[in-house]
Amino acid sequence: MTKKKINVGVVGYGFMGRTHSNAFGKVNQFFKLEHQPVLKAVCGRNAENVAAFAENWGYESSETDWRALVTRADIDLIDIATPNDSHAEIAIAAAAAGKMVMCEKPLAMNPSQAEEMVAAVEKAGVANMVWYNYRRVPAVTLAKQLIDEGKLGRIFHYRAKFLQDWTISKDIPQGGAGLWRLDVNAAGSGVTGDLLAHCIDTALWLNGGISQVTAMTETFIKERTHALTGKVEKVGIDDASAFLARFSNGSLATFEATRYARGHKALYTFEINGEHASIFWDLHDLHRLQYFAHSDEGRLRGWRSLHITDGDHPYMKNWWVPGLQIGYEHTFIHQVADFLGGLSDGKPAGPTFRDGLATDYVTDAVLRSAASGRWENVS
Ligand code: SOE
Repeated sequence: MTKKKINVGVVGYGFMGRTHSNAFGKVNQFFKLEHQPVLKAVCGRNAENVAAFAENWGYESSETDWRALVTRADIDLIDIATPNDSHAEIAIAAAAAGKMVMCEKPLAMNPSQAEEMVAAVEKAGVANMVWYNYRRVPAVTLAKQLIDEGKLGRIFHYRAKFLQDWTISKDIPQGGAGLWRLDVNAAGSGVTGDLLAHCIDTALWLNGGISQVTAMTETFIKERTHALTGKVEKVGIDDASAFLARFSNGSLATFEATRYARGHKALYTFEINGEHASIFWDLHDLHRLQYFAHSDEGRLRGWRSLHITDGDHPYMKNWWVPGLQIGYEHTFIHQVADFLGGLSDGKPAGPTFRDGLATDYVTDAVLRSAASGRWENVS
């Protein structure tokens, strides 16, 4: 079957530019799809570096100005893998030019920007998606299936955390290519928008809407040298953020994220406790889902450690043989596969920009609550 080509233009070529390029390049080798992404162009400000990236990943061309890329007639899809402060401008211009848009998380710097982005893609009627990749870890997708099938019954508790330790040194500068996540003007917020946003996206998907939050944040290192100005400047991001939440379904939640948990590199975990069963998942052991079912025979009742590698587990029939694992990069490939599948069957795969906006409403309420010291409603 001749596949329908989707010419992709990626803006940004850092860590996320690599995960996305890998996904666009590999998806058709493993998934049977009607569409095929073509690595048409990659865009970045440094001509030499972006050309080298293009060659390494097999792009046909490179650009140094995203405005030129989004108006190129030979581009069908703009993929945004830049720091957060440029998501809105690029996405809105891409939608206006009639391109499909995929955007790195968090969708925007704040909800009002995100609302404009949603309005732009919906007005243009273009397919859109936000890269909350952890939904597509097979074990996490299985958790979604089990919840939707009612295996957990009524849900009482949701507990999530995302712990890292890479910014503990006061000598790490803020700003610039590798460290823009520490610069509030580029990132919008700290761990709330970077790490909690992942936990919130998964939670909204698995357990429905969050109605209220009460939060606290802290910035442990108050000043850092700015990599771009060379000056010591106030740090505007949150280094740690924790909040309590009430879901619309009546369940209670705790969420925590920090970059100051010595020994933890990317410890994203969640546990969900329902009337009939509980689920626990850990990114450091991403191919396992821990499951406890109260209906098990009493003598054998206990937590089961399910190895999510079998053909009847989500996505796994596309990979190797039962028992053999996949990893982090595959979640991005799954995301592209589902995006392209959505183009074929007319059912857009989430998270769409509208779903990304829902997450931004929660992170905004978290930051508002940390500032006010009160419970805040989620818009
Ligand atoms: C931060 O260190 C980071 O790279 C996030 O920006 C990603 O979204 C997360 O998946 C891993 O950690």
